[in-house]
Amino acid sequence: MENIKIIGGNLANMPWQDKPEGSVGPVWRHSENPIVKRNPAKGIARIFNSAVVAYEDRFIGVFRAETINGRPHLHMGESDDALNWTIDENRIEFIDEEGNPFQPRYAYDPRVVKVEDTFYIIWCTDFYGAAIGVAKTEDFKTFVRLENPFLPFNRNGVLFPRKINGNFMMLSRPSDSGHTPFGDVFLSESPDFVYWGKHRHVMSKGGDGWWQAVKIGGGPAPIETSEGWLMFYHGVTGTCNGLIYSMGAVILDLDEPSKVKYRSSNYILTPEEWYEERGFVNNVVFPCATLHDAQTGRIAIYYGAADTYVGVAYTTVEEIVNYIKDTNEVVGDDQEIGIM
Ligand code: BMA
Repeated sequence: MENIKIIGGNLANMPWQDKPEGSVGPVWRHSENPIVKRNPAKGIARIFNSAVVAYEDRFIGVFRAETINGRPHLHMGESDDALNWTIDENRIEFIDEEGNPFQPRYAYDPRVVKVEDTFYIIWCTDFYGAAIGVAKTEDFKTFVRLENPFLPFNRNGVLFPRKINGNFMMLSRPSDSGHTPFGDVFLSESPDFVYWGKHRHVMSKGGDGWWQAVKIGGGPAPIETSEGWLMFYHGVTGTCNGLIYSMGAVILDLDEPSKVKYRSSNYILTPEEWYEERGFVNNVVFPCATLHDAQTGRIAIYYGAADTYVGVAYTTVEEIVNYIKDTNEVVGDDQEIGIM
């Protein structure tokens, strides 16, 4: 078997469980899931679709918290082991670049990505409709909200963890105003995090299988590997009882990430456990973050379950990359640069 490696830092204290005997598929669940349960802090009914990062010698979470009036906001949490969390009952207070309060009216599905010495938070915000909101912090004490990078309607903003060819790179999923079609992933780049352009098509929904037929959306920040950028994402199918969200995996070209190198034709995780099948919205698995260790190749994937809980699943870079290559299916013109 080839020696496939994560390119990046080590994280020996990340959560980990070995693959259980008899486990099918390239990804296995943490045995104590869900790690965040209902009513996890005063005034918060549910936490799901959330971001986790290593910071100093512990872990920080930026959580999508559905407050008890039903509106989502971002709340910070801290943990020594990235499994047991203390969640702040007060939402994150954002300021603008002049230091004035600049609160989003709502905020959901955050990703947190470190580029150089800055942590960027990307979420779905209200900008006359659902759009991408961004903020930055260096210390998780002061959060500076920046101008919205893209026009509405758009969701699932995912930043790459380093500049590529000198520019920041962000995936997003433009859409219409509802939870309906127009569900492909695009890439935009920026020299300064203010002006975004050189938009490219990355991946289409669809393919031979049905699990990602309705729409797809980027997940955690892509992981740099010796084979390309490894990205987990969500794919959605429609049924007579509504939408079902599963997790997929793709490898993008390192220098031109609008080009797909390999993409698994199968989902790698789909709602099967009670906490994924049953909740505020049934049958949702929605990945937003990973922790990973270059030394061992271990990856922990954090995902929202049934719009109610946070789950963790594990894989290794060798196992998942080989699985993607073995089940590769080119969809549409994914392997093109995507400029039309
Ligand atoms: C999407 C987003 C996600 C949510 C999913 C399933 O459109 O709103 O936050 O998990 O629907 O409800």
